[in-house]
Amino acid sequence: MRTTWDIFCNVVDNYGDIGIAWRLARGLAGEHGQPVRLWVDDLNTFQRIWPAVDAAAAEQSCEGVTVCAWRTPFAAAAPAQVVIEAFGCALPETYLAAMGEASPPPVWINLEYLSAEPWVAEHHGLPSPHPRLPLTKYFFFPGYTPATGGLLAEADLAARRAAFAAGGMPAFWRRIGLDAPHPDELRVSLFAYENPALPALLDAWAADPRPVTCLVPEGRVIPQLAAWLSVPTLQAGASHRRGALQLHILPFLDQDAYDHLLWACDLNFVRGEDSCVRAQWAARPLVWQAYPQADAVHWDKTHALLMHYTEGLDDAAARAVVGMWRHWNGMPEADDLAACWTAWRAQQAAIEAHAAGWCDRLGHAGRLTDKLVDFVENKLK
Ligand code: TRH
Repeated sequence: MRTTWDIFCNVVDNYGDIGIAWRLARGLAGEHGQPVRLWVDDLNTFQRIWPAVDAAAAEQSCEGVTVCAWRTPFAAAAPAQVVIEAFGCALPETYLAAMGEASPPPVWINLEYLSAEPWVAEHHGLPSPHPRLPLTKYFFFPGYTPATGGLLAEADLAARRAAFAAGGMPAFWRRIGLDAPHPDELRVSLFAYENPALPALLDAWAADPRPVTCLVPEGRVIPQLAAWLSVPTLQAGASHRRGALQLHILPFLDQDAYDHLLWACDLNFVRGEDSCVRAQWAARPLVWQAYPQADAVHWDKTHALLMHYTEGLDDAAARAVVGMWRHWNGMPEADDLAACWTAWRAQQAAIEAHAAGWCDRLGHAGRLTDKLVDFVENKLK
């Protein structure tokens, strides 16, 4: 069924809001053939993850999606049949009023943040009538089980990843200016918020008995790395050795190239929401840093995903994963980070095998775009 869609994205901070909204828009347009308008209030941030975007254009076509600058005051626009508010961003008042006058009213959906917490399934799909207007907003929760809205993933993701593993890696390493890894080497990508645990992790890597190469796309963690290295600044292209650790700073990559980095590395440190999911789809070990929230709410999220993720791992490997994730999220942990890293290294083979199996299991939750299209079709009946 061809339905028109408007997706609204308010970039609060970082890249997750637009990263997810863009992935959703691309999926609906490219895989489901839906006409999609994506309204974004910060095209400069969008351009960093998708350089083809013209940050000055009021309207442009990108990958089959009509990308519109969301400006204030909001230009008059007839509402689409489906309106998606990403992460509770308030819709423009004039647009909302026009939705209230449309007949039939649009299907209005609030796309929520992803969490592995059990309450998500109970809240997924719940309606909330508007207090004044003849409109109902539905809460659509992504999640890790079939009773939730599922996870964002392209239908050909596994095939592209397999093709990359079969022949794409050498070109990728050349593209980012590196040789292929030595057989003994551990390649790690690091995408993180400022983190008090970082110096201890770098110390552990520098003391590792085998070579560790850490690849860091430019971002918030750079000042901490520079301080640890005792250098004034770090820019893309910089490379420094300390003991067993070789650190390379990469330019910020486009969203597809970042996937390639995740697919190519042996271990990925990821953060927030979208990079965490992509690292899981990479079928490689990961360490997740949850987006820090007041009152340590993010610890509940970290704990919930850890419980889910470590199912099926033997005790020693599960303890190694839990130890690293807890340290990385500032949660109380009995062993110091160096001991946790040694334990992780000892369990690496089991953790790698688990990551591949986990990636297969993730598919059981369903693909978010498919579930969203089904949900909307039911509401439009
Ligand atoms: O950037 P984030 O920290 O975004 C966060 C989270 O989504 C968080 O849950 C949310 O509440 C907050 O924003 C407002 O992390 P996330 O979600 O992983 O998004 C990063 C995006 O950037 C993702 O789409 C991958 C992309 N990316 C690139 O395109 N190139 C890169 O080089 C890197 C490192 C990331």
